[in-house]
Amino acid sequence: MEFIRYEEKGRVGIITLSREESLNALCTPMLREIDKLLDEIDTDEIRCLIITGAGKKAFAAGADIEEMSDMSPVESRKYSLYGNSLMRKIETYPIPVIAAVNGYCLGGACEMSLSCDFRICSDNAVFGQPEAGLGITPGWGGTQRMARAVGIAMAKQIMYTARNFKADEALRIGLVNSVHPQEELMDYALKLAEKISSNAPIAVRACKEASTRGISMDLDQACKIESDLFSSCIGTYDQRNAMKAFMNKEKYTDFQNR
Ligand code: CO8
Repeated sequence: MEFIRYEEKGRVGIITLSREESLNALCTPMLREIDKLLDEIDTDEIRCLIITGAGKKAFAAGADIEEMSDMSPVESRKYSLYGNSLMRKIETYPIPVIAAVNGYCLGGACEMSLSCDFRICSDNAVFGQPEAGLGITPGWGGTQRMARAVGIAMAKQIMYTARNFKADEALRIGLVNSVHPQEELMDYALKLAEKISSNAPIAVRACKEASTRGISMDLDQACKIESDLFSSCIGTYDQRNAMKAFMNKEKYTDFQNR
């Protein structure tokens, strides 16, 4: 892989966007590497993923502007559709994906972070959807997911003004769950991922699926999906043993993913 790195720490996989000389700008070959890697990760073994950026300056400074600068409308539509399919793949990935945002997180990078289950960031993080200042709209789901994350009025303000904003504001509007000193960000991300990995994998996946699918449905339909997924957990080895342990005043910690 030329544009990303991947490592596994126990049951946690870490994808690092790695193109530091361009502030990890998301070029097509990088997107394709992520896409292929997601197909290859063994999600029965790995229980949580973290996406972060190489270096101290950027998660990623957006889609590669040079690549987009003289695209035709037809090419750009293809590019947007491909990016959108990858963002959706991250969003619906069977295991949770955390964005550990370690600096600039602009445009397409902000959209990638929005396709993750949630975001945590370093105190030097800078977010924004600068597209309107470049003559385009967000093209990888930002017009839709930003509103779901921070509400439509704030999302519109962010897009129309194309203004960058810092970690404290991202926390205040609910775009990130927490802010950390940069040197502590990855330790915290790993702790969080390990905590998630220590719970019943089938249940965690079901929580993800119910939340991710349910958010774009009406509540009645969404609650039916919850009931289906809830009942799919019942009878699993992990459910039976975790509840048996509780009844015996013990704690079951060795979840088997079955
Ligand atoms: N694309 C390509 N190269 C980039 C990008 C980028 N998005 N961002 C930075 N770089 C490059 C710079 O050109 C520079 O390269 P070089 O050293 O060869 O000149 C290098 O990275 C370092 O950047 P700077 O010198 O600019 O670093 P600064 O610290 O001065 O500034 C900033 C950092 C503020 C982050 C600045 O680089 C910047 O504003 N970057 C662009 C941010 C941006 O506008 N991003 C949004 C892009 S649009 C987008 O993402 C749309 C997504 C949807 C696509 C849908 C397709 C249809």
